[in-house]
Amino acid sequence: MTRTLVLGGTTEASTLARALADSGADAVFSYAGRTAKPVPQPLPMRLGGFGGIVGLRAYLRENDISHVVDATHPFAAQMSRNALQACAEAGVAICTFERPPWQAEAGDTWCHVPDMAGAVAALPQQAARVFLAIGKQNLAPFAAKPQHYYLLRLVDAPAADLPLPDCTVELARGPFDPAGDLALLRRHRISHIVAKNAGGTGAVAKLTAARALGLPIIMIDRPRLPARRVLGSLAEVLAWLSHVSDA
Ligand code: 3Y8
Ligand code: NAP
Repeated sequence: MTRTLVLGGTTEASTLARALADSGADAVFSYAGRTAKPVPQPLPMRLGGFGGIVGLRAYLRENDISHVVDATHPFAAQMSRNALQACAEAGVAICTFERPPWQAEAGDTWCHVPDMAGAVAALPQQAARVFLAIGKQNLAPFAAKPQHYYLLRLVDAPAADLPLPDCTVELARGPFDPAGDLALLRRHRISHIVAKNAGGTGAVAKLTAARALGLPIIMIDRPRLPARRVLGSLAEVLAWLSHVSDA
């Protein structure tokens, strides 16, 4: 009997949830509870962390989960590591549903950096106007360069003061479109963009808009993760779910 846990939070997770619901699959959708009002899903949902590897392993056992699809974000590295370990210990089948990284196109000016510290180092000393399109969980390192004007796009209004003296917050939940992002870059006279290499369609608009304006991109590469089964399309995930017998 197949019972699937979808670790969600991305566009891919939402398309998988829709397909599983339409097929009447026995599945549950999991959010971290990072945002105030996450988009509802057509599957039973659970919100919040599991309590680390131990908590996730217990959840798998107590809920008779036979398959896990990690459809979290490429930068949700902790969740992905925990899921791999918990599934290995519990003998539960797991695959990752992940979009390929974005690639620079002819004429793009990208500076690849390995992490947030690398992104800070790549910013100029001379005061610039930076679209920091990385959300709100990793802002602290950028306080090392307070001379810049920072544009932040967040899902929810920040609860605490931000560590950046000269910054503006735009509240918006993607997916985003190129025309809207072009207007945003112009309105704030942006000179540099910092982005995570999320891949996919939900956040790519800023790259398209930057190309039109010839703006440089500081692109943060994905964190490294252990070897795992990565599937790049909904069809492959559905095939895996129907062919992989209960572990
Ligand atoms: C809580 C669920 C769907 C999923 C939509 C995708 C696309 C729109 C683009 C920019 C970049 C950023 C951020 C972003 C995008 C999609 C996808 C994606 C980037 C929601 C969601 C949750 C989150 C969490 C949130 C993070 C933040 C990151 C904003 C829902 C809307 C910057 C990542 O306030 C916070 O604490 C926000 C935290 C993790 C990164 C960060 O570190 O701050 N996503 N985003 C999920 C949960 O609770 O489990 O609220 O409805 C989902 C989506 N956000 O179904 O259509 O698939 O990537 N999300 C990044 O890519 O750099 C915005 O502005 O251009
Ligand atoms: P993370 O740093 O990898 O995970 C930190 C902890 O949050 C995990 O150990 C787990 O807590 C909990 N968690 C994360 N995702 C969860 C999920 N889907 N269901 C239940 N618990 C979850 O995660 P993150 O980068 O903050 O991402 C959080 C959520 O936002 C994920 O759903 C992700 O898909 C989504 N998202 C993230 C980004 C991004 O840039 N990071 C972008 C778009 C969407 P316990 O240890 O207690 O189990």
